[in-house]
Amino acid sequence: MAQKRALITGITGQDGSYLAEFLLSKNYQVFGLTRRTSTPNYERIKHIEDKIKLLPGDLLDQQSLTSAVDYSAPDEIYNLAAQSFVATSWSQPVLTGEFTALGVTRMLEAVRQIKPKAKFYQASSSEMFGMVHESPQSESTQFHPRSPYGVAKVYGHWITINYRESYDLFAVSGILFNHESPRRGLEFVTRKISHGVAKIYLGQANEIILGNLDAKRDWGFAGDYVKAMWLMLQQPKAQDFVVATGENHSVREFVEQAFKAVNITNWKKYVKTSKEYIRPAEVDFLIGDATKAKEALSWKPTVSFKELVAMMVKADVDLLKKNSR
Ligand code: NAP
Ligand code: F7E
Repeated sequence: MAQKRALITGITGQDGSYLAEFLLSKNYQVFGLTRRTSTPNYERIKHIEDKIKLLPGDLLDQQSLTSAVDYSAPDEIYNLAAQSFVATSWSQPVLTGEFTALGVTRMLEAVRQIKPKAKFYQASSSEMFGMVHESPQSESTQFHPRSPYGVAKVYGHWITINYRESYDLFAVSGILFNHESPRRGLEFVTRKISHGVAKIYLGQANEIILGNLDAKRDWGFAGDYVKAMWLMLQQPKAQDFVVATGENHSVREFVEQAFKAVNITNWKKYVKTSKEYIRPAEVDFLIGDATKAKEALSWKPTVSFKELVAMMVKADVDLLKKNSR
């Protein structure tokens, strides 16, 4: 059988790096879209850089996306690139819309014009549920986004469905709940906590300053979630799926568990809160119902909440030790 070809936008991000590894393990030829930066930001993919082909492009630039699809001639396209940090979406709402909403249309146009037989995955988000209308949230739950990011993702979700219905593209949307890993960006709460706890444990810091400790999220491991993306594109019919663990925890519980991982029980001594990290509108509570993915894709998460927290704290302790050598 001919080697399959995949194009990943957002390959330098958390999910892009895990997905590239996963597809290489399945013997895919992997192409990744990267935008120009004044210094390279290939930290997450440097261990596989010689096995993948990087192509220049930006979600703002239609021609670069069309060229990337043309050059890579992919069987599968994973559109993971986005302005993905919710807090930034209030300070840069227009840019978030350009990347995270219209960027999807630009990618779909490139597919429609150049490779309409390619299978297309869109990275949709549980942030679309926002102020939840029911719990747990499934594929049929109404959307009520609470940030410019969430609104942009709703657009990306519906334009994907629209291109599927208008042009008969194999285009699917994965509604993924929060997924984390040692490769998570430092600005996201889980990594901010694991990195902060590791610093306190090693005597390099004495506090972590956070925002809303009461928010609850359904947190899974990113390595598990990229497999679900791939499984969606292996189905006979294009359909959308929720991917989640079905369990949620508060930010406070994450903090407590992270300190526990390094045997610190009096965590309150080290944690402060500041209005700086409170959002103009919050998503208080998310919990996903991934029954459809479990049944149709035979997908299930393999890393528990406790294991995820321990994995992230350990990785940060190791990283900080290595950096201080
Ligand atoms: P991430 O670590 O922030 O990675 C985002 C990627 O998008 C990076 O490679 C980034 O490139 C790229 N990018 C941003 N703007 C771009 C542009 N204008 N042109 C080209 N590339 C651009 O995000 P992630 O956590 O891996 O998430 C992957 C996708 O899933 C995103 O669409 C996110 O919104 C969505 N999602 C994530 C979660 C989650 O919990 N992680 C849940 C649901 C949905 P640079 O490295 O150059 O910045
Ligand atoms: O916030 C609260 C914050 O920034 C989680 C993205 O991948 O998942 C992610 O979005 C919660 C929020 O992720 C701090 O208010 C408290 O309630 O880690 P986060 P997110 O907003 O859930 C979804 C599914 C995506 O699609 C997104 O791309 O934690 N929180 N204190 C804090 N959050 C941050 N960042 N920093 C704090 O100090």
